[in-house]
Amino acid sequence: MTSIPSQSELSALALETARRCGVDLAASAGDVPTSSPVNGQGVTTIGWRDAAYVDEAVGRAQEAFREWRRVPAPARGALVKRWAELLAEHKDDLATLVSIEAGKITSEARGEIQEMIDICDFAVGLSRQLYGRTMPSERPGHRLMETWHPLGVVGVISAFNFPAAVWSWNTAVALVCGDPVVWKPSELTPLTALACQATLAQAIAEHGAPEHLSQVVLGGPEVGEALVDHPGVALLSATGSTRMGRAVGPRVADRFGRSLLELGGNNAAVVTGSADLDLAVRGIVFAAAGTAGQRCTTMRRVIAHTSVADELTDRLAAAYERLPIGNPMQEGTLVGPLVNKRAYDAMAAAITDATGDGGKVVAGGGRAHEDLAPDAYYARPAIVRMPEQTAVVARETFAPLLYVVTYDEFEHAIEINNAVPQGLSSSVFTQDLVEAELFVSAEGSDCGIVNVNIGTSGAEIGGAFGGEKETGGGRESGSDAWRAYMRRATNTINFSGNLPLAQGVDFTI
Ligand code: UN1
Repeated sequence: MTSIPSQSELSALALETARRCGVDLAASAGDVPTSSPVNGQGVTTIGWRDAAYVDEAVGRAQEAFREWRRVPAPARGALVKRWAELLAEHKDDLATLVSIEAGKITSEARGEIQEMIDICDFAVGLSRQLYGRTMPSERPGHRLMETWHPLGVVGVISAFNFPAAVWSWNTAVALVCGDPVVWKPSELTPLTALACQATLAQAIAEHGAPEHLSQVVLGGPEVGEALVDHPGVALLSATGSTRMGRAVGPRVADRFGRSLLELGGNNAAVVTGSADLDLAVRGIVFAAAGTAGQRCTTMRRVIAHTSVADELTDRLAAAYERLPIGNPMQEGTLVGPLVNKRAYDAMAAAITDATGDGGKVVAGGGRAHEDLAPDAYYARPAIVRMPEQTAVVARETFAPLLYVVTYDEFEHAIEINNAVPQGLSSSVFTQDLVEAELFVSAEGSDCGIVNVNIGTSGAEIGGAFGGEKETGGGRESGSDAWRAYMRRATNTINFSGNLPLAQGVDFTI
């Protein structure tokens, strides 16, 4: 049986934990209330900043940039290396704050901090690998090459559901690339943001790096908009809804800034006739019900072959009935709360729409623990069997709501997978090599992440993370995502003593 912590208990834990991470609570005091999805009650009050403050912060960051860009990249890496140590030291505390403010179960909250440590490790290695190419010049006595230089101030706007890791993907990479960061975290997770920032501030101070390399600005939409519009922000990296991205993208483009967008997902798994159903069930339950359905990579659709659809749905429904829902910080809990009432209402509305379209709820739906936690919104993860992929299935509902549709021909499964506006993550469960290869091929899934025999969520940091279409096209984290944080200069160097022109042009004077 779950037990929900009281308001005073949770608030005391949050403040004490934040303090231990180095947060100066007096400096961040204010009158904006914050709350926890765990009990739906107040945690503390916090100060918000305005657009004028963003302008100052960007100014300070630009000054830091002028100094930091001159520091050799491997020496910049040393800062990130120290930061990783501090993150490891504060792993439990940071995870506690993630649980309190985002409602993640302890294991996933710790996983989020591990993801921060992992990206730091990656970035440290990257600091010696910011490779440019050298190309053969067509002219004698010439060298043609490219050099990657620091870009400038990076603005980061992040969402409640990954209140720490997404910022760190941007920040660890930005720092080794030579860029300072100004961060607007979600309004819902300010203490986590302050605690994360405190660990980095300590590493910066110890390293002797410019103090304003990393700044956090708490506030509402005004703060986000000021970052979006500020000409001093060279790259704006924003994670959130497609609606948000639709507003941000054109505004940044209008001032010829760069943007990196990580927006909605509507991720599916195709389960073929040959699939190992044990594996599929485990993979689907984690991806669809884990994190209470609140990852951008959460699985929201299963596209099952008609030969396995009934058995798969029954087994999923049985697994769903066994899911321990409750206090995310209690051992054994697998499903924590939804972030707020709005999220719960959206889930309920989607279920209504789905049943209106002929869908049948085969598991979950409805609230849990309403008696124990009347102000919190624990939802029973739901599965809805749909006659086809209707409009509600094609829209992203940020909750543990999984639709099951069926197919006969594999090509049709791929069509269903791709027939949504979003393009973040996808997977196929199959033992058939041809189906697996087809799914990952150019004719297969149109997503940025395409997996075989694992779910859609829980990507490692080593790959580039992001997706196509309404997901926004941005790539963060590993692989060569670092290039978005640097500017490329193409250099032609003439050591010939003559001036031959390219393309054979003759301009003799
Ligand atoms: C997000 O939900 O915004 O692949 C990021 C995953 C995590 C990151 C999710 N590594 O699920």
